[in-house]
Amino acid sequence: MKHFCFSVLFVLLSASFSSAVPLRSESYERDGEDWQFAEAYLNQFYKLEDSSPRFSSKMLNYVSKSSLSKKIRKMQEFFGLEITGNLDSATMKVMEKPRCGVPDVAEYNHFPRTLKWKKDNITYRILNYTLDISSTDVDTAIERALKVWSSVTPLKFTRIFEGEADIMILFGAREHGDHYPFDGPNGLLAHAFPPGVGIGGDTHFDEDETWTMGSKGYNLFLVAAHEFGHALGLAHSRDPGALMFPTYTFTKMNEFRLPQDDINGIQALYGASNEINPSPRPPPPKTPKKCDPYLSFDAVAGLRGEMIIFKDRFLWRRHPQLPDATLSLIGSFWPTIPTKIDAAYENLVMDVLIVIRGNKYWAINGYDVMPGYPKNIHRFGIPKSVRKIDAAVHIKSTSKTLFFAKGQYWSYDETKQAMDEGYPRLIVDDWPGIPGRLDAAFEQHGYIYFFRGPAQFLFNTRERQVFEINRINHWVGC
Ligand code: TQI
Ligand code: ZN
Ligand code: ZN
Repeated sequence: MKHFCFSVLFVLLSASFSSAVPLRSESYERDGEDWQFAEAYLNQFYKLEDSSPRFSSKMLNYVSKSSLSKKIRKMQEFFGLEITGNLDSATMKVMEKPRCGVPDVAEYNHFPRTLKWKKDNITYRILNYTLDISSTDVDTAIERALKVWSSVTPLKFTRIFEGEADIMILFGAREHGDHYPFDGPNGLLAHAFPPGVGIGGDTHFDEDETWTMGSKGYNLFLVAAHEFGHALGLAHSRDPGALMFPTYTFTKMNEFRLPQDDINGIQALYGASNEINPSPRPPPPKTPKKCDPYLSFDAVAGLRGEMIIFKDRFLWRRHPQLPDATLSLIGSFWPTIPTKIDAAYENLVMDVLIVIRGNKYWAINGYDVMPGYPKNIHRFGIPKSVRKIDAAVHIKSTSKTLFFAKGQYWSYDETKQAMDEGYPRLIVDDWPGIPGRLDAAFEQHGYIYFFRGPAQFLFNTRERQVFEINRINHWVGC
């Protein structure tokens, strides 16, 4: 995906500040803004490691001006300016010059976290509509996207129909009036200006995208919710489960719940909702932590030499030679499979990944879910009474897949495509030391790894005994 050249956006915003206040006025207010702006600039281009993105500008004034001043010196050196370590006017001028240079994708601290609306009542206005969906649908998507944020903060959004609103919303194609043109289909989808006067908070959608209320094209609600995060002062998050993570993963509007990371981010700016009796809701989705001592897995499978570990809406991919595992949303690879998996295995005979949820299974080849799926697990010969598989493991040397459920297991011959005779058998009879209820199973080098809660059981198939019991965290790089 493409990254918008944010620095330009920010410079523009700062220019609109400057028009109201004479540039380089000595007032405290302006000084605070200069520091805030300089922090953002240096953060982006000179990696301000020792300043936490959640510092308020007040704290910044007391705590880290000196570390900021080191970065200023570096920057002055780079631009051939007099090295003072101070935000003098020559330095500010260079900082305020438009420049492009999208930094490391890993460093997503673009907006200073302190840039926020100084009031709780925020107005919005929808200036025009897309041709893709009805205007009622646009109104609904926008309203629901704002509600994502207002329901966890004291913020209130009021729609106005004329005059200047804080958040002016429009659909535009290519150059649409702010010198940050859109780019036709895909690429840039939308952009939002961080809080502030004038263009601050304004949110624009690329009319060349196909906007929808569902899963095709781009879901307007989802993109709008992300953009309003920016319009309220949030930067991108490194949490792959967050709404503010910089990749688009489709989620149904009615199933969407604001993840914990975004709640933490917005509440750091505006505080929690002051509703006295908030309606009871399910807890917000959390991203699994690789070092959580209570971590458990949903399913584990090989995939073309890598290992895939499913956990809630997420999966970890791990290369056998690399110590670390990368965490992504299941939906970012396979948007049409369930976001919670019971069991998975790699069918090496067909070269597909099989994922099982309830009594249904899907076959996946690369990024594609194969047509004709989901199919029913009863096709494997598993009785109808079995509604859920605990774990599945494919044994390379025999081309058999073992399915485990509630203390029993079955052996399916992938070559003959038939269940072996004499199954199910009891786990206790054939797998001494292995719990009857399992989360996941995985084969490697003639060993089978069984997973149950935070424990992993290494089973030696030749000697038919458990070799060792370990915590599972090391599988995901902890
Ligand atoms: N537009 C970018 C965005 O809003 C603009 C941008 C890039 C940006 N880098 C930034 C804004 C850093 C602030 C700070 O993220 S986009 C997504 C997502 C885009 C991308 O068109 O690339 C969404 C817009 F997250 F899916 F990738 C909306 Cl939801
Ligand atoms: Zn724009
Ligand atoms: Zn974004």
